[in-house]
Amino acid sequence: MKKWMLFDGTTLKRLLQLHYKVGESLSLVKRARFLKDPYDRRVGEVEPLIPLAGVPWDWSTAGRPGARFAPSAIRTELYSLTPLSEDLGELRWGFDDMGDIDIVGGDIIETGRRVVEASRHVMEVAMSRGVPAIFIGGDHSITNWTSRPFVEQGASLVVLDAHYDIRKLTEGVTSGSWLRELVEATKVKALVVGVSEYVNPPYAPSRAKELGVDIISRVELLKDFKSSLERLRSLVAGSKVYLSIDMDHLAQAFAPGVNSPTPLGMTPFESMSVIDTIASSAKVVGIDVVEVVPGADVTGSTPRLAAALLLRAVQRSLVSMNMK
Ligand SMILES: [Mn+2]
Repeated sequence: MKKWMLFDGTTLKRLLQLHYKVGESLSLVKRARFLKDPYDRRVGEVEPLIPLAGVPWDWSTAGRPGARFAPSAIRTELYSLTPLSEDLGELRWGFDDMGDIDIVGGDIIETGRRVVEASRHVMEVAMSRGVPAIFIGGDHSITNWTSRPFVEQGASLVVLDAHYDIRKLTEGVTSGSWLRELVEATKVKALVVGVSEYVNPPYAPSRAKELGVDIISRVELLKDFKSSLERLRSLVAGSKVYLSIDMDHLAQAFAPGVNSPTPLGMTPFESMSVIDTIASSAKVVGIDVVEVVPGADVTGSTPRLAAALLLRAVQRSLVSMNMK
């Protein structure tokens, strides 16, 4: 993690002069923690290597806006987690935080251009280091931009989502149409895991079939989890994958802070198994996590769960890539 400077040099000097009497007691801490454990270590302190960029765009939100605040909320949680997991060992490489992509409020054309350009840069850095590239949205429309450079390089797309996101609108923009636009434009091979019919338009299943988008539905996972994971494995095995994690694939009880909540969505444990299956059988080259609306979640559980699943995906991918 980059060293965050809270104040510039002059301000800091003035502050220190103001507080000269407290002198050494004045310390600039990274976060408000009173834990005095010098041997503790957090993800934010691990050697930075995996490039990460925020995409604070939520102008395509038809429901509850506020995903523009997710990059900072998810970062806070991500960097405060412990880099150790009982089955995957210690995270060796941390995040090289490149900051947020400079979006233009309300301007979807210019923002799209900038995000695609920035994503290409992040991808090239990641490729040169042999690690996946990470993006934190933003609403789900950002995936139409962040995934483009990866799709051009032959990556297929795996999406965790309660929604098909293949709408066709008569007017305006929505985060519910990006997958149709992407598939029509690039012919990318796409798979959506965790879809629930009752939160989608009735024409969605037939349109998904027309577009050639594969689906592993929420009900399919529920009925036979083991064979669903086997089908997932066979669909992604050996391929290069861009993984998009829409947090509304989880049940509203676990992820209340999303634009469009899903009452009967997946559990975090099902999600973790799905992520493990993808990251252990495919080569994950890019990962995004989208649709988190921190303001719609008074408990803060959604950004924290988003961070934990992202860390799991990264850690499992590094193990498969022998970058552990
Ligand atoms: Mn969704």
